[in-house]
Amino acid sequence: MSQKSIDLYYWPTPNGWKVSIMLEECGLPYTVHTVNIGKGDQFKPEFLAISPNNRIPAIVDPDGPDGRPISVFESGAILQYLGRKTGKFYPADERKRVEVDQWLMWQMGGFGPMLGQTHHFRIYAPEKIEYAINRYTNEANRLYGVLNRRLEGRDYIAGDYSIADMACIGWAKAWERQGQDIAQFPNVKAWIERMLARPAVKAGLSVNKEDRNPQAMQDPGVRAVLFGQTAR
Ligand SMILES: N[C@@H](CCC(=O)N[C@@H](CS)C(=O)NCC(=O)O)C(=O)O
Repeated sequence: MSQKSIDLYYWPTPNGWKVSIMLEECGLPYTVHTVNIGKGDQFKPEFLAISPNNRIPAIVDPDGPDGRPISVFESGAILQYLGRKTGKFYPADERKRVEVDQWLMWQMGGFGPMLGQTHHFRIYAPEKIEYAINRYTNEANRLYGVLNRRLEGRDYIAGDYSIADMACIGWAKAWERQGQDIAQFPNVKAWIERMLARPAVKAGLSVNKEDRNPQAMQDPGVRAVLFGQTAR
């Protein structure tokens, strides 16, 4: 039976790219549903029904494990799901899988959130708070150091090319915005170049790229949606 198109709820950001890259790498058919997070689409009830944390990305796979549709939110869970579903880029061997899982969780719990805060305080915050800028720029620097050591003598982060690499690339390619000097991390630099040379990575990073607008973050309406969130 041929695979039905997977619905991808998406905006072109580092977390969204993880999934567009994986779908491209696996050659799975998918339909992009644009969730404009600057306009507040992430709060629409139909999106919250599949992504209760009001964050992209999310997917709905009409061919779920039991033949019924399944929805998945959280980029790491989506990558693992697609890896299990296809048997690609997520090894079944337990020892190898643990290797991938550790680095995927390292990205989900550290490399992504800390670099996100680095972007926030360096670029988006209305005041330049030295303490916050230093704290997150230093933490980003520490994390790049960890990744650089990990990539010593390795082409990819967790054994063969895997979902761990896909999770990291969208964040790492923005090192300049995080106040880093990539020359300090030659193994990361080489890995970024290796990653960006892959056709599926290029294709994944290009999905809806016309929607990326760095100026949008200066728009008071966009800032109110993204930076003024409290419990609802
Ligand atoms: N841990 C989540 C984080 C997702 C996330 O932060 N998504 C951002 C875009 S990169 C978002 O949807 N922001 C919308 C908002 O802040 O309301 C994941 O990895 O899926």
